[in-house]
Formats: sequence, structure tokens, C-alpha cells
Amino acid sequence: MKGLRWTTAGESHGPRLVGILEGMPAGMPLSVERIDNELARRQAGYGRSARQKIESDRVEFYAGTRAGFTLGSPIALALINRDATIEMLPVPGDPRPGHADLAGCQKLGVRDPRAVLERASARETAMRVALGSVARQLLEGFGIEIFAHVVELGGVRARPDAFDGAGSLRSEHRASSAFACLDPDADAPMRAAVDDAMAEQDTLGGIFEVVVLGLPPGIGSYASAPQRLTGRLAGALLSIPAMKGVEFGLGFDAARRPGSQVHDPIVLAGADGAPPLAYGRFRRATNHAGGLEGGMTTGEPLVARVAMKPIPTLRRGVASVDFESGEAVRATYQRSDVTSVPAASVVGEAVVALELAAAFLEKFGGDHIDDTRAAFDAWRLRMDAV
Ligand code: EPS
Repeated sequence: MKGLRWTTAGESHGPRLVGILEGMPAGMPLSVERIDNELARRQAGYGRSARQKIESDRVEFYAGTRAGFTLGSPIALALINRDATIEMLPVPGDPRPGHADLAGCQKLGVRDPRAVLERASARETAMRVALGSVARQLLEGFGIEIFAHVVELGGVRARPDAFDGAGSLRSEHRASSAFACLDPDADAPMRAAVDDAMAEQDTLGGIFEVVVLGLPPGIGSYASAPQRLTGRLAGALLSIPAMKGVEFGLGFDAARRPGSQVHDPIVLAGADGAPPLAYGRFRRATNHAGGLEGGMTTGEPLVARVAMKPIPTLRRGVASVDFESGEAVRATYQRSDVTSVPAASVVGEAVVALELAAAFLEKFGGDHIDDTRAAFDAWRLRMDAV
């Protein structure tokens, strides 16, 4: 079977998270340090639960690599859960609103939220970050860079001009921000919002943006519905627990404007001071489309914004019903984050990397990375002449 495929297994408090990535070309160098750095980024951020002090995620390789290079066979990864207390943890008597607890119990026909929540927990996203980092290393070999940052948290917005969406990535500030945010002035009000929510025993959501630079045009396809990259990327991003909305470029705002104020004029690269893109003779005067047209990349930066709801486990509890007595209760508090929007932004990078790498390999293929490179170079020659 062709194509890049991945799966994860593992419960939040089980012994390990496991992941398998199938369909990577052979001969690609893999940096374990890069994977561990991204795992550490996912664990960071102000407002996370005490669980992150217990865990120290480091990837282990079990298959699919030799001497630091991919073999082309399925890659098997694992992360150890230090808090592997699944057999000791109590069964909550009431389902938490906003979590998978109730619909999951009804699905299974049981009164045991733990049977559901152990897998529904966002702990699983740690493995997606590890798998995504492998996919990302393939893309980086072709000059494609993925960068996410938080643009809003608990109603506090970063200044839009802190990021111009066209390539000046202020990564220096993101690294020192407790919120993976590019606006240095947003950190203090975001911190105050988290402190207030903590005092109120509440939780906060927010919005992050994923930007991809250096994409060749024509990744994805207009030809059939399942190949359209717009839907694939939206699906990948919405598959992260707690994500409620995705928009590309102007997004919902495009619906409020006439076409003349939406569609990005095509110009010759270099005209009107427009710097050339990495690929082709053309570029767009604006990037309202967010780098996607007709289900394909345009070669302009891909810009996706993702809305995350507040974490459903509130210290103060939300109204629920006890399974046994049927009485109204406040849902039992279990350890939880106040907010994890910065962590979600790292997961966003990972799922975008996995989806883009899949679409990239559909176009260029290759059993060995040298074959992928040869197909890429041959296409580039023809494309440059368009
Ligand atoms: C989560 C609850 C918390 C989070 C967890 C997701 O876990 P615990 O119940 O063990 O305190 O810390 O996220 C992670 C462990 C992680 O690594 O992201 C939940 O209910 O979804």
C-alpha cells in the first residue's frame, strides 16, 4: 500500500504511548534531538497541570531506522508515561461536560468514564508531535518550514503586526514567551488572564496560527474531493482534541467581502517590489487565500488559524449528574491544565507536517529519498518554464 500513514496507541496513564509511521522513504537522516526538542516545547507553557512536572517526554525508536537513517520500513516510536497509574485511578461517578466522558460511556454502554477518558485525553498528542517531527524533517529537506504561534488566549489578543504572515518569523520572542506568542506585550496580560482563571477555578481557550513557508505550488489536488488539501488540513487540525474551528487566510472574513477584496492578484515576481517566491515566475500581491487555492498550495505562505475551547476539567466543576443516584452534582475535579493553547500550537505544527508530508510524497513519491529528490528536481525544471 502506498502513501504516508500513521497511528498512535496508548492511554493517558498507561505504561507507554506508541506510534507507527509507515511510508517514509529510505535513506533520510533523522535527528532524535529535534524530536525531543519539539516534545519539550509541547510540555512547556504557563498554565499547564502538575502532570508536566512528572513527565519528561523523550522518544524511543524501536523499528524503521538504522544508524540514524530511515530504512523505508514502518517506523515504531514510544514515549514512556512516568504517571502510569491507570490500574490505581478511581472511576469518576459522574461524566464531565465538555470531555468525551458521557457520549463515550453511552457509546460503550458502560458507567465508567475512565474507560473513555484515558484514551480521549490529550496526552495522546505527545505521540503525534513525535511522529510529526519525523514528517517535518522530510519537509525541511526540501526547504519547507512550519511555525506556529499563539495569537489569542483567554480573550487577550496578540498585536496582529507582531507577525506579518509573509516570512518575518519572530521566533526569538516565541522561544522566550510563556505562551508561544510573538507579541512581547501580550505575555503579561495573558499571564494575568491565566492567574485570574486559576483563582476562579476556571479554564481558558484561545487561537493559534500555523504558518508554513517554502511550499512548492501544487501540493494537494483539485482533481478529487479526498485529495483536496484544504479539507485534509482542516480535518487534521480539528482531529486535535478541543479544537472547534479552523480558518485559512481571511477565513470567515472572506464571506463578508466582495470578490474584488478577497482574491489575490497574480503578479510577476519582482514586479511592484514583490520578492520572488522560492518557486516559479509568479506571486500574489496579497495572501488572503492563506496559501491554498483549488485544494492545492499556491506557493505563498500557508496560514491556518485554529480555535481551541477551554479545557473541560474545571476545578470548580460544571453541572453534571451522578450515574448511580441520578442526582445533580458538580463534575468531579481531576488534575487538569488551566490552559494548553501553547501546547496545542505545537501539536498543530505536527499534524500539519504529517498531512503535508503525505501530500508531498503523493506528488513526488520515491522508495529512497534520492528518488524523491530526483522527482522533485524534474518537476521543478518543468514548473519553472510555466
Ligand atoms: C488531560 C488531563 C491532564 C493533562 C493531560 C490531558 O492529565 P492528568 O489527568 O494526568 O493530570 O495533563 O495532558 C497530558 C498529560 C499531556 O501530556 O498533554 C485531559 O483530561 O485531557
